[in-house]
Amino acid sequence: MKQWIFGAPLKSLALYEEVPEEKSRRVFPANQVTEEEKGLLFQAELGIGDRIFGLGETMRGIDKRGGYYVSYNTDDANHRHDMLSLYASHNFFVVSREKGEPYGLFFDTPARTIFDLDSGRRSPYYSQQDGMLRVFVESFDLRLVYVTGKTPYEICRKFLWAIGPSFLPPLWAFGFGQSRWGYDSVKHVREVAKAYRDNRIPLDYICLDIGYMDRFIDFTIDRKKIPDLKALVAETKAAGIRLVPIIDAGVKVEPGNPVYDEGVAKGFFCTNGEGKPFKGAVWPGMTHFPDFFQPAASRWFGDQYKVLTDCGIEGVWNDMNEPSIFYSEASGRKGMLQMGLNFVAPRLAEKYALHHKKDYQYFYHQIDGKRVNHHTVHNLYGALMTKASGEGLDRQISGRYLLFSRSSYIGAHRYGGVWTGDNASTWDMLKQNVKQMAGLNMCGFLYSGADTGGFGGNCTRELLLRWLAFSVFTPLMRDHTATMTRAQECYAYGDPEAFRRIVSLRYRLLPYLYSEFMKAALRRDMLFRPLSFDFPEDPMAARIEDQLMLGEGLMVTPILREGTEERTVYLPEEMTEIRWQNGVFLMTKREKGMHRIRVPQDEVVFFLRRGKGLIVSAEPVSCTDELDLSYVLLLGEAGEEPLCYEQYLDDGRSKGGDLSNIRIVKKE
Ligand code: MIG
Repeated sequence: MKQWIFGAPLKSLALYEEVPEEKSRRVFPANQVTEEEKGLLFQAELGIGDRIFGLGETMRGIDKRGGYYVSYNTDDANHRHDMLSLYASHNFFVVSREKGEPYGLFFDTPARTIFDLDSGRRSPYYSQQDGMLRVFVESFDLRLVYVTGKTPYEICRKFLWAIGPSFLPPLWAFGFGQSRWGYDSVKHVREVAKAYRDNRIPLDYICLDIGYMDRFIDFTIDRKKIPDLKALVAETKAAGIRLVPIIDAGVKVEPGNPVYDEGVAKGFFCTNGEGKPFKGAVWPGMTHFPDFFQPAASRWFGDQYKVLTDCGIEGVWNDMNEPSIFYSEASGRKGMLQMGLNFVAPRLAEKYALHHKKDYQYFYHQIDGKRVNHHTVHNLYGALMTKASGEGLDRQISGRYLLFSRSSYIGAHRYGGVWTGDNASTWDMLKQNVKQMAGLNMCGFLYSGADTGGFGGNCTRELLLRWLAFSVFTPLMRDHTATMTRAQECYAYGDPEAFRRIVSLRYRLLPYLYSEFMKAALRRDMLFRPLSFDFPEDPMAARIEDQLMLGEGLMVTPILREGTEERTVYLPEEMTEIRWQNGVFLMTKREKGMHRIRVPQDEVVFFLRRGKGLIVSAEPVSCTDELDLSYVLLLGEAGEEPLCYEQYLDDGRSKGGDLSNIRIVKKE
């Protein structure tokens, strides 16, 4: 692994270990980087059978080849298959070559970056030619990290080592969470908590969305809706349920609000062309954006979470931190009007964008005493908010805390997790969720997941059950939906029995899932992997995009189509089929090759490698507080050696982690 430095790149938060610098420009791939008029262009030829993995949460396949992606953090809820930018910039990918050694590249730059992976699209930056991999960085400053290894998986592991260990959430953050844009009061919280407990569907946390704040003002609470947050936190916690409030990036412009007053007085907000705090409209109306690039401002913003943690809050989600701006005085766009346009005429909305990207050129940061235009460092903003809040929570809470963010950049994975933003209640989005998990894990974001059931639109019973059956395996398992959609809680679809069974599976698997997460985080490894990472010699495994390896020995095979109980599963070797049915695990030996499996909506089927153990909790629980991780059952079939499992076992809440917490669980 080595790095080339072009120009004078800003130190991003991505690299955690020292990576040696290569000075010679003649060594591959530095000689493939040319200076163009507007920035740096990297070009390499692709062989016909070469594949590309990575790029984090981006859309399309696990194999990214054929796609065109733009790293420019964007709030756009229209997650089409071919969309260019999502909320994050995860600029790392691996080229797996049919002939020749694979290699990985990380473009460490906060500037807009275009990844043209043999897309055939026209580009203003270079002339067209097929079969090329091109990355265009809109800047002359770049840190380019180059990773070699025998396999794509090995390259990813080396990269994960370089960017440092994942954030470690508490055990309860691996429980199931219920959320909705609209939950904002004592009434909602009590209703949801009671319904889950009455229906005997396990639940660990409820998210509060923007309405709990006083007129959407960060670090305030609407006392009409929640008169006493501390009491509410204590009340729900007694039932094993935590509250997870949202915080948005922008602080409302309102003299008299202490956060606003102090931020202005200390110069902690981003400034406009005249050096005054920049104004952009978000939910509270006009807001100022904290300048997370200033260490003092970052610390100050992190300190504000104390308002919540003083009430016993142990987890937060950060939103709108691309940052999302509805309109600004500078660009002169009017917000809500465009908001409507987005729904009725997406093409027009793109032109007169609701989130007018020009806004990003109208404000400035203070970086090491220099005034820097936001546009040039845009992709780091959300990540720095995660860092600010993570460090704040870390100072305020004695144990581990939950934190996940919408916007991110590699490096933010050490401070918090991510969710994949405003997806929709469609089968396509469920499939996308599966693929995104692979990319996210390659970029360090182990604690991640999608809005289960979908954010936009109305989720059917069947889709929610199938989505839950996949989310059972993702570290963040949260049912979330937008305002004005149909009720999407597990008890909102009539007979709750099927939901109870699926969510209960999550809790039965938690000893394994938690242990695998902790081991992957501490060993700086991936949790989810494409099949080809574990079976690099198998050409069939390379083509599978709807199954994933998870942890040491599990293979996830979700049902991703409507109106069917069947799917084809590919087994790269002989495996044990595990069927979760009527509250028990049924095991059947299956041969290598293609299989047709049938999975009713209240069942889940997954596979286990032979010789690998699976630990499950011995008793059903209603929340993680009731879970006894030390009392587990070992499932699986012995290979040549007797069956055993390396369990990571700790109290699930103390800070840090240590591989010496591993014990061996053996088959009696
Ligand atoms: O512009 O807080 O992605 O999860 O429910 C919408 C309201 C703002 C976007 C988030 C979504 C959240 C919603 N937010």
